[in-house]
Amino acid sequence: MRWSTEQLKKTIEKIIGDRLLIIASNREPYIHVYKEGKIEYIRPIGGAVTALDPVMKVCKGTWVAHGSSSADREVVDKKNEIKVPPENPKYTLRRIWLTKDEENGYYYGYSNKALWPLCHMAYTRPSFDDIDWAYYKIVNKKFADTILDVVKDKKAFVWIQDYHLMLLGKLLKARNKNLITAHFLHIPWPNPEAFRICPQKIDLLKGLLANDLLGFHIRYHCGNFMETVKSEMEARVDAEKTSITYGGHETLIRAFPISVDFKEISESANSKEMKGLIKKIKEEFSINDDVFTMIGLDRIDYTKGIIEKIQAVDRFFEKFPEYKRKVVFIQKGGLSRIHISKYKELNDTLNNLVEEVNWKHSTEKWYPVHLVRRHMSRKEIIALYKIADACVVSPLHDGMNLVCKEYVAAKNDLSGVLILSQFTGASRELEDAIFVNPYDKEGFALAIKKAIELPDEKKSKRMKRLRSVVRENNIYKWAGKFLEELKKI
Ligand code: GDG
Repeated sequence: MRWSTEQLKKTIEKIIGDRLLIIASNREPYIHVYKEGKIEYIRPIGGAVTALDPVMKVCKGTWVAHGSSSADREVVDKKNEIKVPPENPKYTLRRIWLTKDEENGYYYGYSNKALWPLCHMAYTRPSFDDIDWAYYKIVNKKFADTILDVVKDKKAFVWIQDYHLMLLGKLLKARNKNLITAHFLHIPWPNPEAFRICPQKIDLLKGLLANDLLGFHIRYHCGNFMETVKSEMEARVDAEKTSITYGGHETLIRAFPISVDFKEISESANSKEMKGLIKKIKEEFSINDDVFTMIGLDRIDYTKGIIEKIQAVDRFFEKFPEYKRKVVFIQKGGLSRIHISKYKELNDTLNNLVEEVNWKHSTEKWYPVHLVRRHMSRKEIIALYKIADACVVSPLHDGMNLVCKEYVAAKNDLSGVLILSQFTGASRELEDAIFVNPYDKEGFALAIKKAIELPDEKKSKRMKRLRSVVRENNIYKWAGKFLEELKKI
């Protein structure tokens, strides 16, 4: 059976029935900003939102999230709610307001200075601060209060997203036993050795084990989580059922590899306006048909291996100078978490590195790396995928990674090669990529050469297989399988 919007609708009707569906996440699916005195809305960058918005459009229900943008307060009603998508409303967005201190401690602090590096193990030291932890607890409670207010006495199912809200399941269950709660973690779960340094580890584990269902992208992360619980707590870990019983309550632990809306991306890549967009982007970067174009698209984050990618491009041109003027690399990078010093430093390092590499290899009219800072719309991103002869996705560690799946979905002419880090969750499915270890500069440079020189026929065979994997394991399957699992609860 191929999962589609229709299939998901049927599953939702069968499983959710008359229950209210609530999604809780830090990030909102739509943000409102002031632009030249007028209010506009945009869809923020980020994997979880890209994946869940199509699901919510089908599920209806309420999405509870932190209202973080300049004009967010202007457009909500008395209950802090707004119907979204604004041009064609399908579900409710309920906004939670945080003070500067709360945002600083809970989001920039505990979530992104402690949990993010702790779980990604990308050699950036986590920092655990008591004040950040206090705000993390306060904000998790704020989410619980809001959700309970939305639920009132209705039957509801709460689907919690990610590492910002690890305490939420427990807080909700303590006050409403009838709720069914499930939590999906979009980031990797580390091995017990890495996790044991966390001073708040027991509270976090208890928070997660209050849920009825706990989802990770891949089985490897489920295994790491079960091993972590085994070594930290007195709980019954059942390897056969892949469940954990703690304090008399059973939590199912399951893998659900997240994906993209294959059909939507593929259709958009075929749409009439693509031709014009492709022409415009090619002009912007002076790409003619003789140039082999590689692209990268990442939030600027140290886990995404952007520095390592540029260093590999540098090594490639050192080793194979005959490719100068024939190959360009376009890296689109959205600024992210810029209030954290590590991210500021990374941004500066990236600017310096690109300048240095371009200076070293450039010729009169050509330079190898284009770092794109301007905003690109979703359609432009798809046009970029269409142009790209290769897409280079090289995180040091990534829960899944959606960029590689989007690239594959956009390549309906079967052109293009995917270069993929072996440390992404996606590498478990996308076996026809050319794999790289981003820490191995020499190997990475050789992989770039291999991708360029791969005969067209082989490229299209690989792309065909990649496309059939993403078409089959699409976003609707991810959501459908997750919801189906609830039947067992
Ligand atoms: C987390 C996990 C997991 C990126 N830069 C720009 C831009 N994007 C869009 C891409 C894609 C999304 O953002 C990024 O998705 P990822 O999966 O790569 O990354 P994270 O944000 O780290 O997400 C990750 C994901 O959750 C889902 O579970 O896969 O492992 O870390 O859709 O297209 N879009 C635009 N400009 C950019 O500069 N317009």
